[in-house]
Amino acid sequence: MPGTVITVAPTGAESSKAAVPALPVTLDELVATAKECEALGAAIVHVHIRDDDARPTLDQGRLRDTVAALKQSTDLIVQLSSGGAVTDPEDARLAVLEAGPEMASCTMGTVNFGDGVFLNRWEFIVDLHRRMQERGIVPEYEIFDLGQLTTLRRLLDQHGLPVGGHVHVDLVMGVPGGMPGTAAALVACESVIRDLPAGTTFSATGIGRSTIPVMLASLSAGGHLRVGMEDTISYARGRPVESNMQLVARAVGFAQLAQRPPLIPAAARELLGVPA
Ligand code: KMH
Ligand code: ZN
Repeated sequence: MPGTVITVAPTGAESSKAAVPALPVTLDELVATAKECEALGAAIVHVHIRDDDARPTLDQGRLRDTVAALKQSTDLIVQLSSGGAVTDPEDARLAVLEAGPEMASCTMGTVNFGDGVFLNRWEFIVDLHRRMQERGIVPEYEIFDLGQLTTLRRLLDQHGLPVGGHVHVDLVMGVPGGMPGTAAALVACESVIRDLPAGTTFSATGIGRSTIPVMLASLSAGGHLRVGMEDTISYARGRPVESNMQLVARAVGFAQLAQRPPLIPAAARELLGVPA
């Protein structure tokens, strides 16, 4: 079994800086977080950015500056979110790809997302996938529910493999409206992932209190890990997360216990078919 690819998702689009002061929202905070998480064992940074008022934005200039700053300061694989916030329109989400990341997320279907709806029409999914193929960007297919894996299979059958030829999936579990963050749900997904192209890899993240069960289930099923304040703002009951580093350090400890130590970014690039 290979080592573990650890992705940190430090910011997200859902928590406010006012409610979660430890959330990295400025470029300086993001870069400092990324550097520290890389030193601890992260290989990928999944990026959402904020504006001067710490609100989620898909501003093109800021996205480009963010990609450049992360590339300059770290060796992490920079994965931009094409999901944005549930309020972001399709054209702005497609335009994220113009910022030139190595990877971008690509969600495989519509899901209720708390009180909102995270809309991902079939035609939009195809558009994202094809634009990534054309631009040499490696997708991470985000899966919020079991049937979205079947949508991924349909996408690959009809529109071909991503650049690099490798398929990588991220199971986002425990979103209110999506699949539960349980070992049973992860095993069910894993049984469908086996029908995807040979060598398909997956990571998993559990929202909120499902973070630990999902992490342990993923490691035992041969999966990789995503952690970060996008997904979890409580470290334990009644104990807010102090920093993204705290979550990455815990994931590294679990991966080492599983005898699947963290992969450095270069090894993650090789595994995921991301051009060096
Ligand atoms: N913020 C969610 C609505 C992604 O980054 O691609 C979507 C999301 C998925 O976070
Ligand atoms: Zn995200």
